[in-house]
Amino acid sequence: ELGITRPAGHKVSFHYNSHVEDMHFGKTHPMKPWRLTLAKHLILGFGLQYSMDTYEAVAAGKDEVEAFHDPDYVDFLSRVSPNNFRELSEIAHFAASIPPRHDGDNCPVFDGMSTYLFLYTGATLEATSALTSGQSDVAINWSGGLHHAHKGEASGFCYINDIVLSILDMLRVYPRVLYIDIDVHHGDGVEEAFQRQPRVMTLSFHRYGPYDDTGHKFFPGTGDLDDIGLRGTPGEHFALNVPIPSGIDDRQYKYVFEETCSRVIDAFKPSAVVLQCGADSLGGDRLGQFNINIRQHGECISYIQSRRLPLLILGGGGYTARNVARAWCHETALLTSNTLPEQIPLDLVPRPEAFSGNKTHGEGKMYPSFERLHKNECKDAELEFMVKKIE
Ligand code: ZLS
Ligand code: CA
Ligand code: ZN
Repeated sequence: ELGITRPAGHKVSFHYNSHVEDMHFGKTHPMKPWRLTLAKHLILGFGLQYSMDTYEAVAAGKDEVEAFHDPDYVDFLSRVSPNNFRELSEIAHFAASIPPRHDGDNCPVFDGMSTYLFLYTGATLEATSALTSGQSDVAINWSGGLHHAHKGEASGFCYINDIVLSILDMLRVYPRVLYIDIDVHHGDGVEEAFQRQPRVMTLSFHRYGPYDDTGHKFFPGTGDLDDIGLRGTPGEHFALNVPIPSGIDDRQYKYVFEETCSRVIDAFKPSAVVLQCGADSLGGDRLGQFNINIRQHGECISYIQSRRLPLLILGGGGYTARNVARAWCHETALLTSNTLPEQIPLDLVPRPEAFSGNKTHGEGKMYPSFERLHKNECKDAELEFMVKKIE
């Protein structure tokens, strides 16, 4: 029997609309909304819904999305379909951010796209209001966390930046919001949106550096150590990036994550935290290049939860569906203080074909920036600047 618990003073809510699962980005596209079906079935299978308030989210309104995005772009997203996108593209220049422009294969127009976009956004906004109203201490939306979307442009599988919209809502209530991003990709869209804003600190851990033999950078190619917010604006020093080489393991990740987060939280003193839990940082991910296990991915979430701040939990990337589902179910259990029977293997067994002979997944070669981070040089300097500015 499971000990399904609900400790007092620790209310967790779950915000989701299953219709996001019906969507399909295209046959070969790595983003698979059905990974959310797997996650949902595991979560329900373990009875975790009895430890949370569960809400069926409604779609976000266009006006809500316009709080960050260009109205023309929002209108385009609300109306576009595979049947009409060519006509729409002709009347709206920005529509070019969807095909046929450069990011066309990354951000295709697919059937039901508008529904999908406004539903994941609606779930994030609902989760946000559960926190800001004091209804919940922790609010979860595994279908959210789309961190690459820009004001008027889709990027890297992301069309609406639900994270930015959530933080904008939070700023009405909380003096300072900390955004932490453990997706294997740099949280560039969120960082960019708040690069002038000292009330929002963005902190991303991500793969950074040479990508392959052809010299391509790992997507999106930003987020080096010296990227600290827009210089010469109040936001300078309120962005922090932890660039990481491929192959980082549990021990190394635990070290950089806990060292950095504890000092950022102590220095910045956030009133709330938004945690993007992209599961593409797991070993064996189809797109990722890290080697961390579900156990460590989950420990990152427990570590932040132990700081007892209002906490918004979002999904993000994750391209080996079975691992994504296991991770997010395990993390739902952690957040609701439940212990699952040992049916979820927390140590991934990497598929040999994904690792052997692939140097990029081998032992973490330390790039100079990573060594610098280990010596705590950069981090200390940045945090000192920040503490001075806050005090
Ligand atoms: O953070 O690397 C790129 C951009 C390209 C190279 C790849 N081609 C296909 C497009 C142009 C420079 N894009 C990345 C985007 C990663 C987005 C991560 C999102 C998130 O996890 C948050 C949700 C990328 N990496 C891998 C692919 N794209 C990719 C792999 C395989 C395919 C199939 C479908 C499409 C074209 C063939 C595709 C993209
Ligand atoms: Ca990240
Ligand atoms: Zn990612």
